Amino acid sequence: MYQPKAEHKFTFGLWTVGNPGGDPFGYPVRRAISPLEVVEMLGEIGAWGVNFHDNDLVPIDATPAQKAQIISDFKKALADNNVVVPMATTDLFREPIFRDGAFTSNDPKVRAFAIQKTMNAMDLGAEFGAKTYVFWGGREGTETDAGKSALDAGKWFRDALNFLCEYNMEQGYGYRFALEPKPNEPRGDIYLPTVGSALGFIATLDHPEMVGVNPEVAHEQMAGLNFMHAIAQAWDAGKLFHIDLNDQRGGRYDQDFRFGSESIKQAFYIVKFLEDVGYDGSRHFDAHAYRSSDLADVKEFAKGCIKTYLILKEKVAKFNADSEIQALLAQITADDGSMTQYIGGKYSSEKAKALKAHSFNRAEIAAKGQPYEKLDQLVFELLMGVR
Ligand code: GCO
Ligand code: MN
Ligand code: MN
Repeated sequence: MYQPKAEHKFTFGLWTVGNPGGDPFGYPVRRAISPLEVVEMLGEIGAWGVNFHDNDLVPIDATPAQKAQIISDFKKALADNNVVVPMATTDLFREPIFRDGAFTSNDPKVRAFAIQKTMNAMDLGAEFGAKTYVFWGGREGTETDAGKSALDAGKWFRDALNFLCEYNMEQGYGYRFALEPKPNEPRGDIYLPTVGSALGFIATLDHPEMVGVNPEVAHEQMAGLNFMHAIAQAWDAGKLFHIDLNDQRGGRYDQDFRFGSESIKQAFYIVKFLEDVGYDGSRHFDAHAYRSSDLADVKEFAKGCIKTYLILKEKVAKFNADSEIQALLAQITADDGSMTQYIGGKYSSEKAKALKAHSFNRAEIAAKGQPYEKLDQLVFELLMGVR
């Protein structure tokens, strides 16, 4: 019943199911599983794709011969398990050289190295046919603002993206770049902390049409924001190029929990939004299993992400077909057409004049409430399976 299909475009990163469960206070608890094993597992559970950072697949110090071998083995595993690579990205955060950022480091050598590393990683992703290229600026930020100009940082970030857009065009890769905002962690504060700030930044680039966003549920929730509202704004701007689904309790560290494990209603509205508008990009689960999980439980975690999405998708269809819910919505959004002469559509001086002359019965209009309590309860009952 909740069988994943290719058309659902469920993806995981090598770093997600492959996460060995280390945290800032504890060593890894699971053995590192190889990229080939990850692909096998993803094939088994019916995922469509796998994404990677350059060094998830090819160690940073691999020789050209080792790299070639890894690429050919990985290609074989993908074909054997019917798994594709829709997205690639660069690890610009793990190596000590990025301790003060990558594209926004105060050191021009670091900034140049970050761009070089990204070009190489774009070459690698293109080998596998990836069409989305994610930029998560995990180290692009500060702990103290005493030593770095936020204006310079923004300029360097822009210069790097402009350079890489040109490289993308020159190579004919056809990537769409997706900026992934996050408010903090691992930096005290990260630049471009929210979807809204990333959207504003994109408009300042040389090739804004090539660049969109990769919003992550947990990241907006860490900032105390409503994720569904964020993706709606990105969608409206034509910028929802990718999405990282997971979960998080507000006000906590970056938890990257299984999708739907915490905020069930929010997860429902996320799925509802994506399905209702017909989003057809990857549904990427950027999450990892609890540290207490063993490898068998990691597999359950991955299956859980997919199943939860499909359950919620079914609930969306129920919501849309529920006559009581739909009647309430019709009541809530009722429009007798009397205002169309004034608002909606283009401005005209006649409209402005007529609207200024119209007299509103404020008390009568204000007396009308909205049955949101009733509707919200119906949604709850639907989600609980008693409707
Ligand atoms: C995080 C981020 C990362 C990125 C990944 C791909 O909080 O750790 O979400 O997982 O998504 O680096 O860009
Ligand atoms: Mn995250
Ligand atoms: Mn992410």
